[in-house]
Amino acid sequence: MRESVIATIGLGANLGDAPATVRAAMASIAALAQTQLVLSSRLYASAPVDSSGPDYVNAVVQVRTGLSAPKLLAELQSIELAAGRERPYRNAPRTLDLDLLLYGHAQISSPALTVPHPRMQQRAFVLLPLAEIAPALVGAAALAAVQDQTVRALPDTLESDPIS
Ligand code: PH2
Ligand code: MG
Ligand code: MG
Repeated sequence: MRESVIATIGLGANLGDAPATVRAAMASIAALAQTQLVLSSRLYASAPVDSSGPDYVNAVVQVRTGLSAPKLLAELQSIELAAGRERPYRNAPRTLDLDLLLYGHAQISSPALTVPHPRMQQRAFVLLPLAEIAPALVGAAALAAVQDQTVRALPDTLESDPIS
């Protein structure tokens, strides 16, 4: 990998087996070419914000990647599609949503991509998992501004435990 960047990705799902889909998406992200998973948050449950349907499962990961931002975005969209993502209308409930939140210190404003993600500072379901893995990126004022939004960490699964 010649030049690489730390990219921060938000994961969300509220249809189907959302925890399993989010965990599988983390594995798919980790398996991308020129990309290594650096940190992943726990899974969090949150009520839909400007959306509908069941509670969401959200998480945030950081990767080190040699992929360009547009290429990384295209790869994330492929993972969404493979998880059965449909886009019937804006903010519709979804099997999987992968948002490129940050790409190093880049500021990107193209028709396809805006980075930093324009709504991340208003969303507790992004800021709480992000604060877990990268506290320096989340200011106290930003957290205070979203404290009315309920977000709770899910217990870690015990899938590796022997059956008793
Ligand atoms: N994503 C949205 C809209 N609303 N609400 C929650 N709780 N979690 C999300 O991931 C989410 C949302 C649009 O992408
Ligand atoms: Mg989103
Ligand atoms: Mg999205």
